Amino acid sequence: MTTNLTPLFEKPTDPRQLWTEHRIATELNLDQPNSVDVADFDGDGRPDILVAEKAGAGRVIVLRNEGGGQFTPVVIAQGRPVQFARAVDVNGDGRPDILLIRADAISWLENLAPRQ
Ligand SMILES: [Ca+2]
Ligand SMILES: [Ca+2]
Repeated sequence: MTTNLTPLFEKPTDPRQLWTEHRIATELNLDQPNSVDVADFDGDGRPDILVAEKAGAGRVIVLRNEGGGQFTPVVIAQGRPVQFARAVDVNGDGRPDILLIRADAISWLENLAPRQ
């Protein structure tokens, strides 16, 4: 599913003007989204977007950057609300993992994507 989530802003040439908003993914129905972070999770050279939900299904979603302003949302975990999520290479293998803080635990999701 390629979709249009979080607005991105384009810096104007005239710094006195407001930035142009580009929406990416508007149909995910996010429930209290938080912890937006950016990392190249699949190693294709394009920055992907991480977002997590503080309520509802507690989804952890990576929006794979397909290029050309197109993103594909991939739910990589769900079931418990996430207070905070961040992209960080926890095990030092060169691939960004995801660090999560939930009410009952601090944990991390290992990125097992094949290197490109
Ligand atoms: Ca990528
Ligand atoms: Ca890693």
